[in-house]
Amino acid sequence: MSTLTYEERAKNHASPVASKLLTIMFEKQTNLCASLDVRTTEELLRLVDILGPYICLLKTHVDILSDFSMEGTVIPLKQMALKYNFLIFEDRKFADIGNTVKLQYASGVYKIAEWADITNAHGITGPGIVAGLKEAAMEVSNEPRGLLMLAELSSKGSLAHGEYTRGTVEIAQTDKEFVFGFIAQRDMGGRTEGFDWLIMTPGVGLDDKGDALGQQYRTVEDVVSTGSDIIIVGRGLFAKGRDPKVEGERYRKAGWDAYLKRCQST
Ligand code: 5BU
Repeated sequence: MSTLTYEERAKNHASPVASKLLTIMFEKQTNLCASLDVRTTEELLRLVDILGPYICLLKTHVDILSDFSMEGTVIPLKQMALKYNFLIFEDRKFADIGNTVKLQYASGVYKIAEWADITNAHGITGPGIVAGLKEAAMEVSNEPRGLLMLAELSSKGSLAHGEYTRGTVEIAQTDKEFVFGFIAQRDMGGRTEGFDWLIMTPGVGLDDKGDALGQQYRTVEDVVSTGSDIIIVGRGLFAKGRDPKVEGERYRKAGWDAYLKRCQST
């Protein structure tokens, strides 16, 4: 795992999106990604306005919104991203052949490639998925775009481990500029071969062990000490009875303290 600072990594990263994200992280002193799975744009924007100061990244699932539109949802989200200085990650989990994901990423209702700095994909269909998504990114956007591969999942009984995870890492190696990291529970190596992958980890919670549908939570300290660079937190921040402002600062501080501890461990 990397024991370099986010600032050092920002300077040398092969991916422009990763550099931008790492710069935000050290400037704002946060490795917290808020995952806001809510049903309306109003609720999403309300939470982003509260959590904006504490996050480096906002993770969305825009297909959960009942009232999604480019005008009503994307434009205000982009304004908030500028105001609070964070990037946007649409957790789309693409999983089809290259030609199909290219269309899904660029077109349809959501036009993800137009506005999301980051998206992600499963390796199940092979390296064509990276090539297809890259083509869409280059055709649709003048802004840099980045892709994360899904190497491991947080849910109970996930099939993504062992050979599957190793195969996904090999797919990630096919495009050093576009693929800049993984959704995973631990470091994925690669540093000796010249890769500086960012590891983003969901399934993080300080108060619960999991939910009734297979989610499993690990603590902030646990995931950062095993190689996570960015902690992805959802219901821990905004579930009923929780104050997102208080939890935003709590998770930001926990993530940052765990990162500082890791940097000092060299
Ligand atoms: P939670 O409320 O912190 O449990 O939300 C976790 C989010 O991360 C949610 O949006 C999931 O879709 C996402 N997630 C996950 O929980 N586990 C995984 O392995 C992957 C994504 Br990949």
